[in-house]
Amino acid sequence: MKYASNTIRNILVAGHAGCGKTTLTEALLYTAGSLERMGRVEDGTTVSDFDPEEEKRRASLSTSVVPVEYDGIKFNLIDAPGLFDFEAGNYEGITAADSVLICVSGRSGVTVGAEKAFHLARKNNKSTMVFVTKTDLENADYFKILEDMKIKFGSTICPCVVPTKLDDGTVCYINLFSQKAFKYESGKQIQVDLPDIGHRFQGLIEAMSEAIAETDDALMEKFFGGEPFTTEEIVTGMRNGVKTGQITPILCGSAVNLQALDMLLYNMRKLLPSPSFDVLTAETVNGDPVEVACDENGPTAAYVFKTVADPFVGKLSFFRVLSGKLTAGQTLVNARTGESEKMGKTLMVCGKKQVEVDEIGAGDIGAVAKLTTARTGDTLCEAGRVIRLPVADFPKPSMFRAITVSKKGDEGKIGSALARLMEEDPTLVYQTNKETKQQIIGGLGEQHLDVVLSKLKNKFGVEVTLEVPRIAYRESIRKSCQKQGRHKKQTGGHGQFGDVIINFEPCEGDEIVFEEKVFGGSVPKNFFPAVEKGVRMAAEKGVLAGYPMVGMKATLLDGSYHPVDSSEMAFIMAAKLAYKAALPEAGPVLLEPIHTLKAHVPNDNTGDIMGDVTKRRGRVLGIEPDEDGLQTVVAEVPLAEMQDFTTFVRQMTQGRGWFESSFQRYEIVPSNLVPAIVDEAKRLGNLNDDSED
Ligand SMILES: Nc1nc2c(ncn2[C@@H]2O[C@H](COP(=O)(O)OP(=O)(O)O)[C@@H](O)[C@H]2O)c(=O)[nH]1
Ligand SMILES: [Mg+2]
Repeated sequence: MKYASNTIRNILVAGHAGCGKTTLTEALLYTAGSLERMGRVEDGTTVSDFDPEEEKRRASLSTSVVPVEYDGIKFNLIDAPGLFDFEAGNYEGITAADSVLICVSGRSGVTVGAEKAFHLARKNNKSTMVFVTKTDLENADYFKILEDMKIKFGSTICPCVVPTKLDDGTVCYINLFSQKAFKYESGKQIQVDLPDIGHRFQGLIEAMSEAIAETDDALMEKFFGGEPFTTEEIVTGMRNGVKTGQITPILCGSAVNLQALDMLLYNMRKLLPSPSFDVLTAETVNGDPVEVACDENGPTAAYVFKTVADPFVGKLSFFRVLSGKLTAGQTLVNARTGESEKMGKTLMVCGKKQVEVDEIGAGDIGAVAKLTTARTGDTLCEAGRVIRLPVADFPKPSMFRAITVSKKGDEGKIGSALARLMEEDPTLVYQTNKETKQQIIGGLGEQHLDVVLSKLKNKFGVEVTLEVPRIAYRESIRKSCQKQGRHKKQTGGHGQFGDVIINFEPCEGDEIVFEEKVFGGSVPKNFFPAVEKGVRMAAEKGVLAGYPMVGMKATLLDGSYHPVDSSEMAFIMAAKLAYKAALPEAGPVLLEPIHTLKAHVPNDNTGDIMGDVTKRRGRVLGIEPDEDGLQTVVAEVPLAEMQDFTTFVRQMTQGRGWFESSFQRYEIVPSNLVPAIVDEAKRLGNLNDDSED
């Protein structure tokens, strides 16, 4: 079945972990009559949390698309994970949604996840609505949450449905639009007399009217004239305010007890924007801005907001159709690559269930199976109009671990398995560190990497272990030293002879510089390249801990040769001997990578972060103002001290903060730390000479 774009609402359900998003999604499906039984997160039986990892952990780890059809409207709910390690879900979801339903637990209140969801919505110009859930709980406190939201979300918040209790203790809900009250029995609405909540009631009506007045000059005049708004004015004013982000309606209810969900659905329909009037700004292939209207009859353009790569089911690309329609068998151009790709079956997805459909219309969300080139962030278009939307700005990995397979023979499997996982997860990276030769995976935190491990094992049959990555140390010298290297061997007939005097000294930069100042042909010219080669080979390993040498200049000064026994090989050996003799006396030092750190944290945490940076041998360079009410602490910290910084920042800021770090330069390791690094290098066999005969 095809849906006209004005009957669609694309809604990201976001908020703190455990606030009740998945249960709410399930309850809305049930209320809409699409489920015979309501699943429970605790039992791993919900429509959204169908992945075995989610069932096991009793929490959402990736977004699920759950269309709820109710009263002629298709609500495409995108149930996002609340755990910060799985934030990728919010970023993919926001690109497909027109609005964000922020779920707030009536008990825990406006926690970090809700704040982040609100900021994400504002940053992406999406409408917001809040659902305060779990109102069935004894200690749920709607009014405290309302006050808290005013502080955190500003004056945009506007109460619409308010819980209170009847004399017998039953929770009932006052609809401020109609000024009627309802209680619920097994999900069924029963009207009750409007309970007397005293002066609060007038205050709430006032707050609502004021918010509406703000959206329109004529309404503002009416408001100041003391005239009450008509229901029509209220609804229109609200809808406009929600569309522009001036109003965030606050509703409430209980997902578990199926209370006030009909009011939520009604208001989601009435107040949240449909994609029909969307005009997105995209880019042509030349980078020029172009407006794309959500036109059912326009040329097809569809955005891939999510990819699932299951080893058994295959790849599934989730689309939001921007204009035109997506049909099976259609050939579309990928704006990123310019390649054409034929669409397979078009599917409507509900949790893990997939239903084949003829087409996915403008504004709607659906999926296509087994595409080869399309990946998350791509726009696929009809050849006549190729445009693209920007890729969502996913958080960058901040925690890195070295990964090794547990079973010999599995080495080949890991690359392809991780490639699949990276297709679905833009916050996961996998690379080889050329210097330490370790395979490294990076993600958003411990839990994230733990789930990756679990998926590798259960989905791809590869068992791996993680460890803190080795640091790519380097070595250099601080003094100048001149030594002779003499290689002489008599084996049977033909001998080997090479003899050099080389001066080694520190120099600027990371290079190994070679020069010759040989006087009078003591070393023939044709052996210079061999001497240089010998120096470079030797410099691959420093003498302290076997790490590569940098910033060293070697000058060939003198030497001698033998007309028969001298050879390239002999001079290579001689150069190596000179290096070995000279380096220990040239003031060798160990260098470590220093990273620039930018920690984006709330004002209250800047002191803790600065203290911690100092403890980690870092230097604070300054504090800069940042967006979203954060401050940026800029510092330089040795990489070796940063391996658990992700966990620290997360804990210190309760998940509000984040950081980025990038390589800056190498610096000398303090001498007290050198012995441990040398011991470790010995254990790893770094110092073994593997280049000699
Ligand atoms: N009492 C009560 N508990 C709820 C309600 N909604 C969710 N929960 C419980 O809160 C916990 C977390 O719910 P879940 O839907 O997984 O939250 P999510 O992490 O936001 O998806 C579960 O134990 C739910 O049973 C509600 O309306 N009332
Ligand atoms: Mg969930």
